[in-house]
Amino acid sequence: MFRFVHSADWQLGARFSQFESAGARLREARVETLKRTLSLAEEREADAFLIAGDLFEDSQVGEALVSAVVGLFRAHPALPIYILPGNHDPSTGPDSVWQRKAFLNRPPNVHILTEDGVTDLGGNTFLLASPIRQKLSVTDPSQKLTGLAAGLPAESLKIGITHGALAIEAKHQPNDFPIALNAASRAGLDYLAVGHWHNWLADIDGGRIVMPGTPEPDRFGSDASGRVAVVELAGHGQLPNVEPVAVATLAWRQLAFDFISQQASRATVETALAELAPRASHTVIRLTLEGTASPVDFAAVRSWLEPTLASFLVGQIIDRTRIALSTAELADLQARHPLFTQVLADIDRLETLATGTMPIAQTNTTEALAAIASTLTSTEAQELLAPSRIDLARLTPEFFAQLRQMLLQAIQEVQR
Ligand SMILES: [Mn+2]
Repeated sequence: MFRFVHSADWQLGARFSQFESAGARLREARVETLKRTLSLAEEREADAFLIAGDLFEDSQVGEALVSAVVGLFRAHPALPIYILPGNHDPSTGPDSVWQRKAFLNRPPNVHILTEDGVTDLGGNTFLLASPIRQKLSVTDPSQKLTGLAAGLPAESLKIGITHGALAIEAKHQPNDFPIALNAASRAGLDYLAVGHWHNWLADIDGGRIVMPGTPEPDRFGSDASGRVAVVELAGHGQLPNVEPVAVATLAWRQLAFDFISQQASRATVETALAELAPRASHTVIRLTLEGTASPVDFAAVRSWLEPTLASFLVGQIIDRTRIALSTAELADLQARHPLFTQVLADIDRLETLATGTMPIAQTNTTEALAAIASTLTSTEAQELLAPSRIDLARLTPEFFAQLRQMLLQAIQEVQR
């Protein structure tokens, strides 16, 4: 029996710059998860800990991080750790992360698989590695494993390790290291440890190929990430026993609030937030506002949500609402912003010229109609658009509707 942990795509050092100061906490969480997963491997009495590519986000990660990671490995001297360079951290020579001082002085339990080759794991078990040396390739990196396996005793346990996309129809890019879906059985492997995609994917090649996904989620909607595989191989030719184990430190959750059904939406969001509240400091949350909202309703909902979301590690509000203005509100805006009235009139005029029909009056005051009448001629419009290479005839009513919405949005944001 050979038991091991198969992980990949730790992407340590990922910046998360979209979250500003919280990005540091998200980076720390990935290191915490690695620390906990190494302990898990020891508790499970794993014979090896595999990292199938992309341990690091890139070759420029900070020195402190590299030292901290090697320090974590050093704390488990009895656990052999095998690291395959991936497309994020390829072994490309002196600039690669594997040439940093911390890795050059690594403890004896840490093995970096920079070359194609076979490592004897003891007990008639072999690890066959095909690392990545570039960012993109149309070549299947598992092809080399067939040749490596051919030189080994027929009855030995053979574990392959490589990094790339599974060549699933319409699910991969041809230049993203496409790995054949029969890559394990083709090479006579008992198991093929793959990394690259961030969601868990197993049951490939009769259960012999596993993509564990990133152990720490790094985006919204990747619901099958946050795991490693604990794998047991009973003997050559037998199917592996693969157990997905949840290890993530943080949870990423998405919620939506729809102004079309405000009451129901508020109840749903309140329930969801209450359920998440006990783990708020470990939850990254994105709340999308949808539907059509009057400025008053919008302000009310934001003032309810903002303090609630403040207790979460990240509480992001994405505004996809459209502004609903009454005729009186629109007239008020136009009275206060003559330039806005003129721009709206220009848009209406352009739409009339482009589509041949007068748009349903967005600007239905007498002043606005007068503004339309005094606006661009067809020649002027063409001259105006020519430097930007915009063909007036190709602009659709939907385009103009969006344009008006953006303008309204901009004005409302200034006022909010
Ligand atoms: Mn990758």
